[in-house]
Amino acid sequence: GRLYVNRAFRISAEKMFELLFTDSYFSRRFMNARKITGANCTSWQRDASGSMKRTLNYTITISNPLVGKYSTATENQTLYKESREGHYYLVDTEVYTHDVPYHDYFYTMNRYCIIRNSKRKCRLRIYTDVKYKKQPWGFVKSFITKNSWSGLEDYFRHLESELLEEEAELTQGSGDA
Ligand code: YK8
Repeated sequence: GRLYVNRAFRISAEKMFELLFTDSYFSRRFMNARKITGANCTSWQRDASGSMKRTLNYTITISNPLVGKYSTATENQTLYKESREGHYYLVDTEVYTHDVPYHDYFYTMNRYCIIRNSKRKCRLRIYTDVKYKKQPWGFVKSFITKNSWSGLEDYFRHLESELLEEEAELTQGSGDA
């Protein structure tokens, strides 16, 4: 896998969770910027193991010329019970892109870790891995992996820069910038 984001923000851990994992203005604006449309999502619900789960469905717009322009996607999110409100949040998201070539072979696993550094600061780490449901031929596998990494890199670089913008807006005028 790869570590795409590993950075401290002048944003509280609680606020970071809210930005990324609730129906926040930030997440809606970011989806618009990525041309992610038709998003609908279930509310967080506790499962038998004590963790919280929710599912998102949406349509993504793809810029890779090898792939059709759109794909529907399903994202299963798990907020692990080891999380501690305001202190530590561990969220895994499994993303299935249903309409891309070889979609029945792979999915993407993203791990978001939000750690409180102080009252108004946190560290965000996002770790990603491409997972295989069945083994494709070697060349197909490297093709899938290569194309996934480039799309993911673009996405998370954009997310990081939008979070930095948000940080600048939030700290503006708070007197501790
Ligand atoms: C989520 C991983 C692969 C996929 C894409 C497909 C290549 C097909 C390979 C062929 C287009 C928002 C990606 C990047 C689409 C976007 C997905 C996003 C960024 C040519 C063999 C969508 C996080 C996420 C996870 C997986 C990403 C797809 O929140 O290359």
